Amino acid sequence: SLIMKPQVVFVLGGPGAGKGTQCSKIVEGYNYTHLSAGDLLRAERAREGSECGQLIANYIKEGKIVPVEITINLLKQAMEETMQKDEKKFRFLIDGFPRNEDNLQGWNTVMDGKADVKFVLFFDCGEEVCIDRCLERGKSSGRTDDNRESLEKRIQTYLQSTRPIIELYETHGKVRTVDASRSVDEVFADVKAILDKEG
Ligand code: UP5
Ligand code: MG
Repeated sequence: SLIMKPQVVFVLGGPGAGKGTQCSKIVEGYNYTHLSAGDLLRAERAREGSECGQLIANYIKEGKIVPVEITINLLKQAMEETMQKDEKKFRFLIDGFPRNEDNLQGWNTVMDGKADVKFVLFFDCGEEVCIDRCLERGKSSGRTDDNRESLEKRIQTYLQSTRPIIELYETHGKVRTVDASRSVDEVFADVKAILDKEG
């Protein structure tokens, strides 16, 4: 049977911009599999016998970006598992990755020629909104980084390391920007328009 090359949309935006929320809505109506790099890292952190659990825990709490060797393996494994189970599932939303130069280099090294990056879906949102949403979620999320101290660091990392990656893709005409400061449904209406056109 024909093995399809994975088709990837990178989903980026600040902490709490709504990446996960919008990806969940996308998979309801479109043939995409949602892979959140953060969720994969949190699962690996919790896995018994993991050799990098403590390292991941420290990085997440500090709002720092985990070395790509760890993240890329989790992503690659998740993509392979998905495609092995169902060969029609070759379209992926990769949420929260690549976040810095190291991430991008790791992706290019490991995935070069093995996947097509169609575009970057960028949820654009001011930092006040990001902080408010994460603090609100922090009341019940149990996430170790939904507190003011970690959030300051996550925002700094986002501005210093992730924005330049988005800007790099922008120079290649590969960014689709959505104003993520509006309601979930308003944001999703724009997402739908993008996916209906080129998704
Ligand atoms: N909400 C969502 N949309 C809303 C809207 N339009 N209006 C009002 N409220 C809205 O949403 C956040 C909260 O806001 C929720 O309560 C939601 O209901 C509400 P969510 O959809 O979860 O936003 P999201 O952008 O996914 O926020 P998240 O906190 O997941 O973003 P981060 O990018 O900070 O977190 P992630 O899990 O991707 O990464 C966490 C950490 O893992 C990183 O800081 C880093 O340390 C590490 N990491 C790596 O090292 N490498 C990676 O590749 C990925 C992660
Ligand atoms: Mg998320």
